[in-house]
Amino acid sequence: MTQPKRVAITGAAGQICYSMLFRIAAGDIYGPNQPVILHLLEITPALGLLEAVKMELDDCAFPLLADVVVTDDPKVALNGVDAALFVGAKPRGPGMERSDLITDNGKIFSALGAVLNEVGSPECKVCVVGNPANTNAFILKANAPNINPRNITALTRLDHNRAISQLAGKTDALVSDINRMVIWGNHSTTQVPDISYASIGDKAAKDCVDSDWALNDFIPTVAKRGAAVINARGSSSAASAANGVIDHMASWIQGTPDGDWVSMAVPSDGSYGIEEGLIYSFPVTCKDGDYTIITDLEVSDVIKEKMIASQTELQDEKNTVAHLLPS
Ligand code: NAX
Repeated sequence: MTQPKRVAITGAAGQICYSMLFRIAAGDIYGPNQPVILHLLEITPALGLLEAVKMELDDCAFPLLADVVVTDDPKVALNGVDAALFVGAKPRGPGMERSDLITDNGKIFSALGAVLNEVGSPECKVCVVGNPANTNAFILKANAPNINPRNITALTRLDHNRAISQLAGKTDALVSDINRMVIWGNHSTTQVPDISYASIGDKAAKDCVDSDWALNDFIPTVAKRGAAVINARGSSSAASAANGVIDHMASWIQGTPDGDWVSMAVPSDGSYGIEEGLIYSFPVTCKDGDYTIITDLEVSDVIKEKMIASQTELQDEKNTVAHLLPS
């Protein structure tokens, strides 16, 4: 039998995970021939609820689900796992921006980073979802020097998918006809959804919409979509966030199709002048379980200005959490 892949998931009794665990168990990240073992982490008071989630996982009799570990001990959850999805954190409520969460949630990521450093596999693939996701990933990376820093990423695939959907709606196109969307920067309202390189079938997206819409309607609509969902349902995006995590991991592990790319927040290598090491969203292609930042796009002045503003926000967040970064 193929050796199962172990996937740790924090915040496993929460909303996002309730939409995500069943899909991972069905093979949506590693594909239809790869068994998985789920390592589910929760805080102690939520363990009862997590046991109930495990009951439902058992009741699905997923052929690919080799085992489920339920624990409140991060050392057990993160021990030797192939992938770790850091979802557990306080979500945004109505009227809150992600940055409001920075102080409370940052502490979770310094502590879990230290544990991952101790018990994690050096090539563990990390996706941080809990907000502020980019800066939490930055904190985790700083506290886990034994883990390959390239493998510490944060989720902007939900934003990428939102952007594709908005463009498809505007142009009456199928989402499957849209390629090469980009989200630059932070998973926040400073993010820069960019259609400059996107295509719709055989046409350039920028020839299908007017530039005023692309700058003044599309960008804020995508960037504020999370808040719009909160206003509409009273709690933050869950099923779509879960879908974004699945897409992020599946692309990373199984690769991106020829001629397309995806957006991932990854440690900057200095491309486009972005400060090295910041967890910044770039367009990437994926192959053989690794990603490559697309480095040669020509960026317009107006997009560049917005990219720098998002970098500045990440630099400010980094300064705010300086006490959580080992020197
Ligand atoms: P829930 O409150 O439903 O679930 C969070 C779970 O995390 C809870 O069950 C809680 O007990 C657990 N938890 C808290 N601290 C923990 C710790 N130290 N170790 C393990 N588990 C812990 O929130 P949910 O809606 O699932 O959202 C989770 C996070 O995702 C929030 O921070 C939210 O803001 C963030 N999001 C990120 C998105 C992104 O695109 N990056 C989009 C959706 C979402 O807003």
